[in-house]
Amino acid sequence: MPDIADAITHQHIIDFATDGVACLRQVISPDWIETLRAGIEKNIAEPSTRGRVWNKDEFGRVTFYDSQVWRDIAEYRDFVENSPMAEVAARIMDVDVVNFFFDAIFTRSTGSQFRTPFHQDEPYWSVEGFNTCSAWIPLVPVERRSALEFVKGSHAWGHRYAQTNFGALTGDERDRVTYEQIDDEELKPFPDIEGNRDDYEILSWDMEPGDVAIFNARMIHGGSGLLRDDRDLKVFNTQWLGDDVKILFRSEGMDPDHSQVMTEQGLKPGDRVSGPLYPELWRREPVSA
Ligand SMILES: O=C(O)CCC(=O)C(=O)O
Repeated sequence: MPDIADAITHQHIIDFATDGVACLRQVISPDWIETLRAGIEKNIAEPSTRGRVWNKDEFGRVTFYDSQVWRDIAEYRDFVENSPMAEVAARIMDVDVVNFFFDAIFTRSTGSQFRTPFHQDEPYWSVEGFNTCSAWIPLVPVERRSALEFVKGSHAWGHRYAQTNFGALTGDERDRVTYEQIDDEELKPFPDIEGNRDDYEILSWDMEPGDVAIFNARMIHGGSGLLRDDRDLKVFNTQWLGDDVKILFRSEGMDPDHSQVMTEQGLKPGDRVSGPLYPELWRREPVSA
């Protein structure tokens, strides 16, 4: 594996800044992929209280999501704390400091057709800022038609959109993010990307284990699914926060909602995340005189 400072090129940094996403090839070693595979099998066998079935179709094909399990599954914790992922996040965002935010998994059983609705991540989060990234790490090969899709440049559109209420999707009130009570003239309906695909430049890639699709949390993304009958999909995802990110509690709801645990940790709106739940895992070394 190349040194991360060399593996993340100037072009990757420009792509991430301008397109909102970059596909990094072979930045996670086979050993780390094996570690995550072992972790995800444990996680599927024993979901956390945050585990949700997003979809189960008439053929029994399941799309499953879980999150914030990294402190309970040793393999996830090892990856978060000791893999090069924190440095990858820091280098691609071109920031001085990076804290871990949370982990998530997305698994689809063989042949699943369920597609994740297009959405942005930041509006669901208990933080706000531009220096964010999510790392979508498939643990099995995934064809472009089945991979996560990104609307190029959408992280910089600057609009506030009413997002999908995943609570309605899962039937689980804990995921409720709804704009019904929000009186905000700036709030726009979410664009119909799926119905007008030709109007947008949509990016996605064939990916192998070791590749990472890394994207800004303001990026419109969705899709995935559409698996061939002999293919399943297992994805480990980590979220990272850079220099300008501050805590924000949202009246429309949050998913996952960190407001309670943040408050219990003594963190409040306007603070930078810190402490054992959101460890600082990379900091740029000062240039010596
Ligand atoms: O893999 C998926 O289907 C959804 C991924 C996603 O929305 C995310 O990583 O934020």
